[in-house]
Amino acid sequence: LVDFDANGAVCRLKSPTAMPLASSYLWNKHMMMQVNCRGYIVSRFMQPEPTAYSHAPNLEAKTFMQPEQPYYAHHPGRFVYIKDLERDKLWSVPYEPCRHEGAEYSMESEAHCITWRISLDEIEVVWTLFLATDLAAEYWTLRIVNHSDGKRKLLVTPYFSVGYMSWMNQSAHFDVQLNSIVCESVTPYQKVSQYFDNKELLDTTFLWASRKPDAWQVHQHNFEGEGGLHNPSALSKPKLDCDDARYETPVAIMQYKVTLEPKQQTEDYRFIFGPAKSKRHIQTLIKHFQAPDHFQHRLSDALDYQQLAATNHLSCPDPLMSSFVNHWLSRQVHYHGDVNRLTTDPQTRNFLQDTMGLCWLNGAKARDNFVLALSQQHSSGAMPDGILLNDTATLKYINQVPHTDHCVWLPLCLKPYFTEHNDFEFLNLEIPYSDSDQSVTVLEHVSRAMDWLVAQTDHRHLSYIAQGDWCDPMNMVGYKGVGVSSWLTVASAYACATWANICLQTGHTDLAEKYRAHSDDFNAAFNTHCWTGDWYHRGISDDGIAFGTPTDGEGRIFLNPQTFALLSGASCDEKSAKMLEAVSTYLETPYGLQMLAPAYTRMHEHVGRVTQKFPGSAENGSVYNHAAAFYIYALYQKNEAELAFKYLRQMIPASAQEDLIQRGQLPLYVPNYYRGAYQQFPDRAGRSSQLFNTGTAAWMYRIVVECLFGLVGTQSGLQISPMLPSHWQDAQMVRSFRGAILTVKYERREQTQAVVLQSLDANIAGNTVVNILPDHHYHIHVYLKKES
Ligand code: CEZ
Repeated sequence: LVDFDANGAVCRLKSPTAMPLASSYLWNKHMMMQVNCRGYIVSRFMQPEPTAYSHAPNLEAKTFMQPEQPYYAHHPGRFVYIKDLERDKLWSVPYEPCRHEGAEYSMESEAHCITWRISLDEIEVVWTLFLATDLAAEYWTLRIVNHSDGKRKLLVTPYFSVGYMSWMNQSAHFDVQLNSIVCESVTPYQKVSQYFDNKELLDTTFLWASRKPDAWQVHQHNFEGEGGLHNPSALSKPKLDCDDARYETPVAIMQYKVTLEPKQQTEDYRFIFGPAKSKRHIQTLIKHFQAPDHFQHRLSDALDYQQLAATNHLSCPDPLMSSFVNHWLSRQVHYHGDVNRLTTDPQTRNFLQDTMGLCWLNGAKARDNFVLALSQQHSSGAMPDGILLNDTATLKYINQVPHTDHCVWLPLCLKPYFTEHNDFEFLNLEIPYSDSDQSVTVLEHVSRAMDWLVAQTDHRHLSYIAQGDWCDPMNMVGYKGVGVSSWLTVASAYACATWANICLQTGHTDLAEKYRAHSDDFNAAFNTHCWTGDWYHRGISDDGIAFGTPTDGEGRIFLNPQTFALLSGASCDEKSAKMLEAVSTYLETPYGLQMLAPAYTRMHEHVGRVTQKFPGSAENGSVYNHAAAFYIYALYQKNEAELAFKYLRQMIPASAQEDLIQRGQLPLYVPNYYRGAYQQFPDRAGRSSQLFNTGTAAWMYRIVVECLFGLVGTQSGLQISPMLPSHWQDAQMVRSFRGAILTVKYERREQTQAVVLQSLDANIAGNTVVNILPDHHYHIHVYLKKES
């Protein structure tokens, strides 16, 4: 059903029906596309807010990216109808809208492009998509191959959805000079001020073709007629009617008559589809499109852009794991770090964690991002709910709801930046606050963030939650200003402890002592008020109701408080053992760890909106991978390598067909969740959200590099303390580090007891490679104990 090429860079899906929601994604700095295997597409470009240019057939709400998006017959898509004129047979590529089941199907996803190869009756159609790096535009190539011994006559009709552009004004026509379909609209508005705001919007959608079509259609209804999208009336005629659309729903369809001799193939038909300002704008774009080798150059740019993610490279006995990390996880980390999930106001915790991922890919950009985030901190120490990425950006959606955890992520995400780049000088950089002219050092900014966390506590020293913490929809625990979060209390302990260590390492001993003491206070309060006897609860509501306790019928146990208790050191060995036991009893599923269980089935007004989400979806008891990643990271800190690896591996759809079908997702990214509620709805459990926006990516990458392969920077070099699963006899990572390359080979040997490092070209001190010089390549052998 799904396989990879030898190197893992090409993922091939061989059925459009076994996993109908399966999709791949492409992006550049201007746009993003989620590309479903059947030809449906979700695409948005930034102007600067995410905007559609290929719309649904009815008014669409503006929203952020949602999980488990439904596809339906008129969902935006890109298709090619093939009519075999002699056989009088109509089918379509990749699969929708005709859904011909007899065709041979393959969808190949690569980092920079997607190619479908579909064959029927010895006619093969190759349909390829990529994005240029410098423009919001889709680049499509179509080639048709006649594998038969006879001459073939085909009517080839590429179809690009444009949809309901506007209730104020929409129209479309074919422009002969531009050899393009031009669909014009006016973004609807009512206030005068919006007229001025909207003036520069790209309200036109165009489809340019490299070859003059024999006919075209831009009038959606006239194309479909009474036959419908799967059997359009227009395709029973010798050629399309070449109408205009005048306030009717536009579409971009071109048609070519193709005659192929035996074993002959067409040249490439090329199309570019995207948004534009005006005809004049399209005209200037086309000059580039027509340049010789334009497609080849843009394709190689797209490939180069993807190379930015190729820093560390592993090999291990698990080929899916290798391919996933090398080609797909690192790409997902790159996507998050480089374009911030295509928002202009990323949630602060997301921005910081996505930036954390950049620490291994692009240290300079990570540093810039930290500067940007800190420049938006209030002088009180509070971090805003979202980071504004440009002058016109505003806080939207969830960022208008006060959350109290944002400060926590500063030390946690800065730490790998320091260890990876040894750039402790950064602590001395002066940056202003958002609400005062005063510039203070990074050291002072982060210290104030910790002070803010300390100040935002009640008489018991538990952290106020306001309308949410890491869990966005936990909005009613503390909306009256009294409720507290157990998780945030212990997460603050971990943040203060992490910060204390950084202060200590850099000689700020007073600060180190101060934050160590704060950490201890948070831990003490957490132990006094949040331990239930079997595990830690999740919070105490405005009305004093503790939840996430053994007596709760639903929402009995939450993962995050247990995780952070391990990280902060709050739990003693006895408590840790009880927690681990409870997590494995209540939260384990074959698809990973549930975030809470049992999932809520009704509204709990002392907890909030999270309890209203469908049981097993999103934060209500799904396998929420972000939370699972925290737990895996914590297990590694506690040397629980076998258990940690088991949960880590569950995050990736397995190669087994059954698992793939149940998850319904290609192993090209880690999704934000798989359905949970395993006890309640076992048949739905495992189903992927298909949403690739998730803080999981950065944490998973960190886990692989720092924990599994155990390669962590220190002030003197690269420390090597691997925690490979016992069944791996050997592995390797080629690690980019401070300008050098280190090839680290791991091997288990009978005679080895503790970890031994050897090298002919590097200096080793204990478990650390020291004196690493840029532009050098070092080779390290790491010998590990063989487990019986
Ligand atoms: O959003 C994520 C947030 O981006 O949910 C996480 C949170 O830590 C991330 O910062 C856990 O709550 O109902 C909601 O508002 C949800 O919170 C979602 O929007 C959720 C999405 O699933 C992610 O795209």
